[in-house]
Amino acid sequence: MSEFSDIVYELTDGVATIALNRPQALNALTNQALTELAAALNLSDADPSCRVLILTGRGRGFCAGQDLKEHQAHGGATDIGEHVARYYNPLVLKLYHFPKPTIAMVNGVAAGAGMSLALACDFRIASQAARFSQAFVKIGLVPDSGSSYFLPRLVGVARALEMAMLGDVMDAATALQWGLVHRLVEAEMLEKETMNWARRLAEGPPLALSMIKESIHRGIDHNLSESLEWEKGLQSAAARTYDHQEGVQAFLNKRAPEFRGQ
Ligand code: T3D
Repeated sequence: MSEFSDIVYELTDGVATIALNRPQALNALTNQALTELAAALNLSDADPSCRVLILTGRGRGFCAGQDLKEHQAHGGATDIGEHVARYYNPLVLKLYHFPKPTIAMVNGVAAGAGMSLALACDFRIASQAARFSQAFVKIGLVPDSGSSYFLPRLVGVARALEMAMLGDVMDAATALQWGLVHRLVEAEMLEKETMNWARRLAEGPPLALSMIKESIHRGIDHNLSESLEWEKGLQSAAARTYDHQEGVQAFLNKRAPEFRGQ
């Protein structure tokens, strides 16, 4: 869609792709890019024909985090905490709670808040060229945009501390071994493999997928009794959908279900 300059938004066969599009800066995030990213998320959320969202980067980077040159250009006058609260936090919340499956297609380096964005997605499919860095410490900052929340949950406290306090650039194989990424593929297979995942998810029951995300998210922050209660409510809602009836009928008739999101 042409109204964007720093991202590219495409929707094909129910799969929306947001590609960060500042390859010369490894897709570092300017205010313009952050604003467009937020707008594209709203666009795909509101579009019922979009069933899955892919976030990726153009060129050799996924996203190098905050554009440090833009910061300098502003003479360092911005209160960084305020900047994070204004641009990054709403974006991360939107992505994490996005009511459709989200996949970070990690084509290259994901650093600082760029890594946080990848972690906020439901799935991370990485190419052999992917690298991950909690780069914040290298410039005397601390993890933001959700990294302090996502990272220990994904890799455990010890490894999260190592990444956050050393800021080393981790290769894709180690990221797979640590559980940061779901799949690791050859660079030339990245798009195909990611689209295969996306299409499978796009064929799933949209309302149930949304509720599954909600219940798993709640599950890590609530105790068993609360989770059981929450599951009960969601199951009642899921059981009332057309898609549940369709799923059962399809099973009984030995055919593939056709879910409608109703
Ligand atoms: O304001 C706030 O709200 C604060 C928010 C903070 C959130 C954050 O994200 S803080 C962390 C910011 N990010 C970084 O500190 C990462 C900085 N980049 C790097 O450390 C390295 O570039 C990488 C490890 C990511 C990749 O290294 P490499 O060797 O593959 O690439 P490179 O040569 O360093 O970079 C290529 C180009 O991209 C280069 O431009 P040039 O010299 O060819 O014109 C480089 O300057 C540019 N680039 C990379 N990262 C950024 C960037 N330009 C602006 N901002 C960047 N973050």
